Amino acid sequence: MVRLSAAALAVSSCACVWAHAAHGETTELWQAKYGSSMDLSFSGVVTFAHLPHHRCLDEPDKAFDIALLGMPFDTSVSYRPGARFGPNAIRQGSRRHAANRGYSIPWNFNPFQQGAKIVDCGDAPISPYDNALALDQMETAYSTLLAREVATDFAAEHGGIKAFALDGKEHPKIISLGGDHTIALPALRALSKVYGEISVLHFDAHLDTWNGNLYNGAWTHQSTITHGSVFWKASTEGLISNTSSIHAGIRTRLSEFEDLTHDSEVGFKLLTTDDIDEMRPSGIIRAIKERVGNTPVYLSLDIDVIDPSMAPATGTPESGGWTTRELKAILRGLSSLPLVGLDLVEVSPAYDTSAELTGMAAADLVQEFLGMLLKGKGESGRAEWMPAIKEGVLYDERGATAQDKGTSAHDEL
Ligand SMILES: [Mn+2]
Repeated sequence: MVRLSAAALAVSSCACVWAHAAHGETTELWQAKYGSSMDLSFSGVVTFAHLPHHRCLDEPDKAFDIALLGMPFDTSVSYRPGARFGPNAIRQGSRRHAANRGYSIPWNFNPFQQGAKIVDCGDAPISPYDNALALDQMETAYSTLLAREVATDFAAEHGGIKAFALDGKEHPKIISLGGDHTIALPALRALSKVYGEISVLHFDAHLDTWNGNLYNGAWTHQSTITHGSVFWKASTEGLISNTSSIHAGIRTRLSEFEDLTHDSEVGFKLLTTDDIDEMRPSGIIRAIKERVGNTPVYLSLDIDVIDPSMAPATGTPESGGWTTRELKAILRGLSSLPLVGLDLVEVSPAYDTSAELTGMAAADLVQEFLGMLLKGKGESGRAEWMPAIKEGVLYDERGATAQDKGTSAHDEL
């Protein structure tokens, strides 16, 4: 009988993930005949990029460096609901991502193989009936995970952010998967207890700094907290900096010019979608870095910053947005920022195409988040990112050409 080895099966063109490492010989039929079972890109229980799933809130002994945490909350939107299904749409969109197919040409590395422990914590259980309760549940979940010990020395060895923490300790990084944009408020409430005042780097078609008291239908305190007032609310609570926060990609219609002066009073500088025509991605990157300086940064990415032709599945789409390529280039240029938390929000898959365009775009952007969190932190003077191939020339991880090293296998491209 021919025994197919694990290696032979892994050599397919799909993303394959070993569910269990092979441990010695076994007498069981499957293992004897085919070796370990594995996920193919289209199979397996769905987690982000086939990462291990932990019920992190129930398992205090499970340490990690980076956690994906779903926040399936969508009961404070102003237009189309449905973002409660966003976390799983992003996971579905990530099925062709995997640790053994994670190598990225533009980053010239594989974020899953840098030594940091990355897990999918599933979703925080959130009430769909009581927003005050849901906000508390989200903040409690975030604080619980933020207080956990980091799993490895990765951050310590790669320029961690403990210098910004009030307790001087290294804390795990949480990537929240929304959910509507309101999920940023409980995250900022939890983060401010650890880091104090935080700068917000906000990619969005909309300001999300509107005074919640001025909304139609804002008759109670709770109803002033919406996905369009989230950063105004965070500002009134003193959670975020009013001198180093910035929006990028804004293009929505406003009520009046005073929306802009109010936004400025809340504490944001503003780059419009159209600014990219003159500034190019490199100018957008420079302006963002200049604004946030050396402060702890919360990166909040509303998928509606992307043009709806590329990411239609969102609650309040606006035409004329950035391309996914442009946004990826901007994110890569910001990897040196001291990021204390990140989110990707407003994916509402009921409005997606059957090709799952939005879920896949969102998953790709989360992969860029991992690149930002893991690439060479703390190396002063280094480039933010260096591609493996540029203008036809192949580079190794240190930026030297393969030809310089006498490698000939792939240098004619
Ligand atoms: Mn938003």
